Amino acid sequence: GQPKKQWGVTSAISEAQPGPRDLELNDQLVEVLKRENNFETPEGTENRVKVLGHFQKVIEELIRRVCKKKGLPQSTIENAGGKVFAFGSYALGVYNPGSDIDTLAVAPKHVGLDDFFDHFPPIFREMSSAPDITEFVPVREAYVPIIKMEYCGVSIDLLFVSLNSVSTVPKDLQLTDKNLLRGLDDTGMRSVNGTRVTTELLSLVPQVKAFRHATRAIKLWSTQRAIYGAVFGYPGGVAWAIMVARICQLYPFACGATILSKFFTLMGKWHWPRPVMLKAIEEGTMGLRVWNPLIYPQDKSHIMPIITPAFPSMCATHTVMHSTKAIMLEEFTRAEKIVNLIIAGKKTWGDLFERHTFFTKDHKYYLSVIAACRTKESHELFAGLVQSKVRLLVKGIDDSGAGVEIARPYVKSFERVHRCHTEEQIDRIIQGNMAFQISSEEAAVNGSSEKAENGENAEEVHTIYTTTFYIGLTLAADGGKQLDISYPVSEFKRFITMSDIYEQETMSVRVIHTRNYDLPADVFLPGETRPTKPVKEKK
Ligand code: 3AT
Ligand code: MN
Ligand code: MN
Repeated sequence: GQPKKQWGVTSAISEAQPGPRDLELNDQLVEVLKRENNFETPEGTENRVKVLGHFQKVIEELIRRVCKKKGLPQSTIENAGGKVFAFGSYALGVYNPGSDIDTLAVAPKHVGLDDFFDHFPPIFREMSSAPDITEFVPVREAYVPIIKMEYCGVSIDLLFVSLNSVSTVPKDLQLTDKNLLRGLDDTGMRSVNGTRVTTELLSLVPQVKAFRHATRAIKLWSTQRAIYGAVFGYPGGVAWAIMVARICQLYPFACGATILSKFFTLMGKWHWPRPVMLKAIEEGTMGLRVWNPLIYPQDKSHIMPIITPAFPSMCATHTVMHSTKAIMLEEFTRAEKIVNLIIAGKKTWGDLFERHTFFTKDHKYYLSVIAACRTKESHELFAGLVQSKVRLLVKGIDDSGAGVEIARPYVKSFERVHRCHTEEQIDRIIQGNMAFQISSEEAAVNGSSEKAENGENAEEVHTIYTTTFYIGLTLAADGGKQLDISYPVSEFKRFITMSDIYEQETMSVRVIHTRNYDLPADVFLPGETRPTKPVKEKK
């Protein structure tokens, strides 16, 4: 007969079709996902389709006008075209009501990045109705230049690329052809990457439906367990999706629930640092570097490599560290146990998706990394800088053998606004004192520092903005070593203070020790039990 198709770099583990019990478990899984509000509503999806259609029109108009302005011949203008692609969770079909739409606008060579940033804002405003645009922030100088906005109630990330090798971009253009990369600079290469990865990933999956169900489940699970997000050293959306896709290749006919259960078993016993990949890595050409641990020491240092399928292949998990890997392995084990009980009918999918206990149970000691600033504007920039370095602190602690077994970064930060009157009070705030915190409504009312009308002795009012990151500590069992993290902490501070963004007068970063019973109230969800101070026994 016909030779069976092989998906990926090895043959399948099982080509079994789902049985009745698998389908039953899958139905239950989909039910729980629905209950968790994981699927966008039909109206929401319709709105997204409409939004994408609008962007397509705006881009075509922009390209026409720029070509005209440049005095190009009429035929060139007519054929220039333009195309808007979606990538990220929307394109993978695993988006929920809160997801953004990640988009990439592709233009022919005549329309460059500067043209885009100059002309998109006015043309978009002209072609849209004003109340639909509720946010609009172009970031021209970013590593990946981007316009972030909110339009028709949806967040949009809009990237742009000008293809130097073509003078027309028809609506059926695909970015899969790697010759289209010719002539792109690094920025252009980064901008097209997300779209190319999404397209390739979907084409390497045997059954898209099973992939989508399992990926939704893994996104929910990893978010609930606080192990989602590349900034802090966990896999991001793409990396988790690649792992799921690999399991799909190994069980090409299985349904989502089966993929999910095999996921935890296989990923849990994976021989790291053997890479997870969906196809053989295409060799580097056109002067482009692809992931190769045999050649590049940096690639060799990736301890949990998950490789993107589109040329030039990269490691999507280069931020994973020993501690975050250890945490994930523990979670795989926990999940595998629960799934076995679900299959045995003794637990339900809801148990798998139970929220983590990072603040309520897991640690006695935490580090609070507090980024503080005197103005709202510079605070955002500064908090971003500190956030991008938190994992270096974690890695520093990992590597120092400072009496810490695991340093576990939390995946979200906490933003707070404080108002006080004296420098001494500011000093307490930047060290984590919560006594001066005000609500975000109060913060919105008056702006930053100003003189309050306090009768005769008008007092200075200071508004301080803080963003706090938490790292849960598990101390080494031997107890022989002293807990001393002063070296990694000072290195961490050095990374921050040497940045161009840093201003000593207005910005501060502190790392302080926090006991579980001293954690601020806002890290807990309603209904969670806060750790309490143990009562000392009296003799
Ligand atoms: P959501 O459903 O949106 O939460 P997602 O997988 O779509 O999940 P993102 O929108 O955050 O996640 O990211 C989509 C892709 O965009 C992933 C990555 O290739 C790219 N990306 C994410 N964050 C950034 C960033 N800060 N700068 C540049 N590219 C980014
Ligand atoms: Mn997205
Ligand atoms: Mn996005």
